[in-house]
Amino acid sequence: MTNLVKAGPLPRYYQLMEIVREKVRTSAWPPGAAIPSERDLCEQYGISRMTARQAIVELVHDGLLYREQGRGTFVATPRIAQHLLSLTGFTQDMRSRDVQPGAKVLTVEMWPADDAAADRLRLKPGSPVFRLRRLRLADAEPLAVETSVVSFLGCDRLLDDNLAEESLYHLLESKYGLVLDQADQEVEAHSAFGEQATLLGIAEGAPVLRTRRVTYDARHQPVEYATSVYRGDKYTFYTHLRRHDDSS
Ligand code: 16G
Repeated sequence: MTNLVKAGPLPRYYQLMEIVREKVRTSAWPPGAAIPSERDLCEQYGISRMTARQAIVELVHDGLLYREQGRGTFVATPRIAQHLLSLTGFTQDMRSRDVQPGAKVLTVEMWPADDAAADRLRLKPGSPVFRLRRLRLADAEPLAVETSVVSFLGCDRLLDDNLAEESLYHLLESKYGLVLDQADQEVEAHSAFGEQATLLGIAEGAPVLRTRRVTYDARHQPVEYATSVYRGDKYTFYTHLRRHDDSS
């Protein structure tokens, strides 16, 4: 038995959280592994049931652990983080994390741009644009529902490409010669509903992150307007902030 420090500066539930975090960090408890029961944790660390429960509740809340009714508490698979620094596509993002990217094409068509798409792509509403809806998979698990509206001269040729297998960004750059240079992106919290929830395999009302991204070419012409809905429990947007700008 390892007794936690009673009179230390850190509350004991917090000390237990740190121990669990360390076990997960070092893969002593890998993703999917069941953690010891509350009773075992109490015995092992000489703490009360309430202290053990508080630590677990907090770690479930943080997304490090998850509970399954009647089965116990398990180590969650780490979220996938998108670094909001460089312009990368889904395929590239997943590969850089050793996650297998995948896509299921839901619809692919030429489509008259609605007001929102026309505005972002600087077109007249109703202009024909290429529209692709995909369910994006990470290691075969649904991660996001993504709608890409693409506009460039001859964009209808994309109808012949195999977008279940190929990366859209890669095709735009290598086959169509576009230079994807920068993007503006917004992220908002929402709840999943209807078809989205079904496709993502989550309950109606579960949290999702909704993004809108406009990608520009080197002449600052908008090329793609993408709206995506990511599972809130699987995805993190990460950004590194600096207090002082190097140029000042
Ligand atoms: C990302 C982009 C999306 C782009 C896609 C291309 C966000 C929010 N969106 O998902 O705009 O269409 O990558 O992915 O990150 P692909 O190259 O794998 O087809």
